[in-house]
Amino acid sequence: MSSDAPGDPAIVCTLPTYDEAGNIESLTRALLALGPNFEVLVIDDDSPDGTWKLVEAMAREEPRVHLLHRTTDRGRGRAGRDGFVRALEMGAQIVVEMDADQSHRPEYVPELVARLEDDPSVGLVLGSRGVPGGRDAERTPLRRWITLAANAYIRIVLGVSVRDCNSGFRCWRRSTLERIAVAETFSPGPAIVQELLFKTARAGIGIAEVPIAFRNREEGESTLTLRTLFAGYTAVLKLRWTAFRGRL
Ligand SMILES: Nc1nc2c(ncn2[C@@H]2O[C@H](COP(=O)(O)OP(=O)(O)OP(=O)(O)O)[C@@H](O)[C@H]2O)c(=O)[nH]1
Ligand SMILES: [Mg+2]
Repeated sequence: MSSDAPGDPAIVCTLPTYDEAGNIESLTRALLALGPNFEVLVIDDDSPDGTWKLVEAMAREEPRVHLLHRTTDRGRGRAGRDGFVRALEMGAQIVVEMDADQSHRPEYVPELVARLEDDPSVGLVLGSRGVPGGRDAERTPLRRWITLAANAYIRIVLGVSVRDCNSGFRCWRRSTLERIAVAETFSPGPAIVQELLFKTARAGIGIAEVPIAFRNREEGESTLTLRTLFAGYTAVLKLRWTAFRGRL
């Protein structure tokens, strides 16, 4: 991959998808419109709604669209890991990670990228609901409360000091992903978000937070259930335990 203007970094936006047929095309188009140095990589776990077919069709027309179609070993974490690895193979200097359900608005991407580019001491930028100017307004009070409680818990258990530990809207410097050995990510599910945050903080890499307004998913089904929530809390404890035993 190459970027057109000299000096523009090669940016790959990675989008894990499961049943996002109603969202993926408009999001992909919005990301491509950000600049010629932007590429989109969709990592789809063989969605029953055929999300991957839509991406395949877009990729035929537009070389900056890429599909990683996974048919085994389904999981948000595994898909995320494979997406990072592929983005690095593609030559990305910066990797933007975001959900494809329109919760993470493409308009914020240039701000996240600029924050990373402006400050060499920062290796990861979070789109954050927890800093002044950030908002979580569209969600139900219960869902917001769950997010707040989860943040407090993660900050205590993992000892990270950022305000939005659950943000999966992030902008990574290539060197950060290499340093935390992203290919060895082990969380099969959504706990990949905390695993990579924890590893980055432990490596002493600078983390910045840029305020974003979180938007509720517009199309498709949420994957959050009580079971996944409980699994998330357990996964964070496991992370702490793994680190305690010197295996992280
Ligand atoms: N490839 C892949 N993507 C997944 C999987 N599960 C979820 N995703 C995607 O990961 C992103 C985040 O999942 P969401 O369903 O939005 O989960 P959430 O943000 O915790 O919950 P809601 O916003 O309430 O839906 C979305 O783009 C999903 O399509 C999976 O098993 N495989
Ligand atoms: Mg979501």
